[in-house]
Amino acid sequence: MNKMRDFCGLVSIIGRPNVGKSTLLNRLIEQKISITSRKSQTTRNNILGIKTKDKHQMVFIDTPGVHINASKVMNKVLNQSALGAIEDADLIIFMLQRNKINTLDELILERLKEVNTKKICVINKVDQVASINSLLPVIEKLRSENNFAEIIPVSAKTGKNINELENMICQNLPENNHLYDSNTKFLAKESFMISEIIREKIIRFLGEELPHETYVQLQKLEDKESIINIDAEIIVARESQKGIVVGKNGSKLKKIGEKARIDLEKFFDKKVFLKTWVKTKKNWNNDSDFISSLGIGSLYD
Ligand SMILES: Nc1nc2c(ncn2[C@@H]2O[C@H](COP(=O)(O)OP(=O)(O)OP(=O)(O)O)[C@@H](O)[C@H]2O)c(=O)[nH]1
Ligand SMILES: [Mg+2]
Repeated sequence: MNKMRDFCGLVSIIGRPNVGKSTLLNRLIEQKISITSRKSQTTRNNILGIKTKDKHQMVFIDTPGVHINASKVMNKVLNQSALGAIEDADLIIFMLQRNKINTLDELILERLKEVNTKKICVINKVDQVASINSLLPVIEKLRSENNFAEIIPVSAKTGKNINELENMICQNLPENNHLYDSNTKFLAKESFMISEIIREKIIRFLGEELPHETYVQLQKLEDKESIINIDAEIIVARESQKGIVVGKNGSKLKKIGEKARIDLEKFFDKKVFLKTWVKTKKNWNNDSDFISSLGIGSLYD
C-alpha cells in the first residue's frame, strides 16, 4: 500500500529593501504578522510564518532587505540576517519589483548563483506596470542568466497570481514530516508582535532617517480579562530626536499611540490601553553587542 507522503520546507524570502517581502508573507499566511512600510529597512528580524495546505507545510522566513552599503552596524546585522536565511533554506524566493532589475538586485542574483538550493523568482508589484508585456524582457533576462525553477509576476498587494505562486512553492517542497501543527501560523511572542506594531507606526509617521534610529521596548504587559495594559518605551539614538518623535504638544506620539492601539486591538481582539514615552539611548544603533542583545537580526520565532 502506498503511504501518503508529507512535504515540508523552509522557504526564505530574499530581496532588496522595499520590494514587498513582508507584504507577500502576510498575503501568503493570510494574516498580518510582519510589519510593512514605504520606507526601506522596515524588517529587522527573520520573521517566521507557517502555512499548511493538506500534505504541504510551508515554513516561510521573511528577511530584512539586503543592502548595498553595509557600512553602518545596523545594516551589517540586517544583511547577515538575510544572507543567513539563504544558507538555511530548502527553497528560496527571490523577489524584485516591476519591470526593472537594479544594481542591488544584480548583486543578490550573483550571490544566489553560488547556492544550489532551488529558487523561485517573484516579480512583485505588477499592479503598477502598464502591461504584462512590458515584463517580458525582464523575465527573459532573468531566465537566460539564472537558474530559477520558476519565474512568476505577482501582486502581493492585490493578490494577483498568489495562488499560482503557492502551488509552485508546494510543488518544490522537499519530502519531510511537518514541523508544526496545521493551525499554527506564527510562533512570535506577544511582546515581539506588540513592539513591532508600535515600531510600524513610528516608521510610517516619521521622516526618512529617524525610523532606523528607534526601537521599542515593552515595560509592562498585563493581559487582564477585559483589557490588555501595555507600557512601551520608544528609544531614540540622540537627544535631539526625542522632540521629533513626541511632536508639537505631544501630537506625533499621540498619533503613533492611537494607530498602534487600533491595530493591537484588532490583533488581540480585546481592548488595549497603551502608554508610550520616549527615551534616549545614545548611539544605540552603532553598538553591535547592544543590537544583538535586543534580538535584532536574529530569527524571531
Ligand atoms: N503597488 C504595490 N505595492 C506593494 C506591493 N507589495 C508591497 N507593496 C508596498 O511596498 C512597500 C514595501 O513593502 P514591504 O512589504 O514593507 O517591503 P519589504 O521588502 O518587506 O521591505 P524591507 O522590510 O524594508 O526590506 C509598502 O508600501 C507596500 O505596501 C504590490 O504588490 N503592489
Ligand atoms: Mg520587510
